Amino acid sequence: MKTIKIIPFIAILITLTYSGFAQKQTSETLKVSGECGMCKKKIESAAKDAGATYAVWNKDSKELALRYDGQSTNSSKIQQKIADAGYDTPKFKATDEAYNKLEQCCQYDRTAAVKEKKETSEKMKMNCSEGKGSCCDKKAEQ
Ligand SMILES: [Cu+2]
Repeated sequence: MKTIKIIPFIAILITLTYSGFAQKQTSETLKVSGECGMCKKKIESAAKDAGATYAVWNKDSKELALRYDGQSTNSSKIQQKIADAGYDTPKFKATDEAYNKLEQCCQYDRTAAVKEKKETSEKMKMNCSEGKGSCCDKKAEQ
């Protein structure tokens, strides 16, 4: 029975791999554009999708605190994923397509942003409350 001999070996290998993961956590803070609680959820989940073990974005400072295992992911991968979700990062800009897909209240101030959308989003921002994404729900009611 060869398989029985292989099992302990695999168990040791898994243990070694995981203990290695725990020790190689990289911490990083990035500026990520965004507006409200809904953006927060999307930014944080995009970062986690890209392999971040910890991702907390601050709406006021626009800073995203990250922790990740440098062996399984990296800053570029995480920033790319956030940009794909429609939010600008220092390294990657969201495509216009991704940006335009955001709810209007989530369309953060972009220097080249479409002007006519600006007025509406200004109103939306006033309704925007942290964590609930209620600004985005207001849009649906109209
Ligand atoms: Cu938002």
